[in-house]
Amino acid sequence: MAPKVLYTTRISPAGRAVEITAKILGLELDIKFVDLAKREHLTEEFLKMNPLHTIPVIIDEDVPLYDSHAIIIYLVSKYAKDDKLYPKDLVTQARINAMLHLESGVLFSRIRGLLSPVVYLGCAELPQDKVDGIYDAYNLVEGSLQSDFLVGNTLTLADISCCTSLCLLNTVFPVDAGKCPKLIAYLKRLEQVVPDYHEFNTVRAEEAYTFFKLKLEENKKKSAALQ
Ligand SMILES: N[C@@H](CCC(=O)N[C@@H](CS)C(=O)NCC(=O)O)C(=O)O
Repeated sequence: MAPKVLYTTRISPAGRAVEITAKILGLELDIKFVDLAKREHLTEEFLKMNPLHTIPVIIDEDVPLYDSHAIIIYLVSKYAKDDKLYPKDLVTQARINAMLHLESGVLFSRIRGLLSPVVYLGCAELPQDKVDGIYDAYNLVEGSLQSDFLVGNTLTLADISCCTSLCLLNTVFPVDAGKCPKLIAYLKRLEQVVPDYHEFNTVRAEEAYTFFKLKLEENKKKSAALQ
């Protein structure tokens, strides 16, 4: 099978979820990095593939597909040898889908709400209410962890999607083990079962954090110079 073209960045949580899924399924990827700072995702060519101008976008049999959650379900439904990552049972699917929405609507959305103003708008401070929102998100995950994984006792797409944002969040705002012991144990468990967890999550989250810290420092200096 020819490699599938994936438009992404190294540090995107959504893009990393697609990379992990492809790795588990044994699908080869031809990765094309998109430079968001150079607005490469706003070109006419890119918008033809994804009018929402987000990465990741994957091309499968000439068809461009976007949104990581839609992509990983598609890849598993089409290419997996069994249904373990996204079982056919409708109740299980509904529970997995709920966690994919948690990733999209809460985990990713809250980290983006904090990091984007620093990276793109020159903000020099992190608003406390937004930081509180991150710890509140940890409580939601802690409450959701009724078993070893987010849905049942084996790895599913819920974990693959959520682990990417959770790893980045935990790098920037470390989870308090006293308050969220299940989440801490869960993150350790993921390191054992997600293939190349270190490369896909730990290393890339550190890269994102380093980039973010530099931007924040730069913004603070600029803001101090203006005063
Ligand atoms: N729900 C989308 C979110 C993807 C997303 O927002 N990606 C960011 C990079 S991490 C992006 O492309 N931002 C550029 C933009 O929104 O214009 C997914 O899961 O694929």
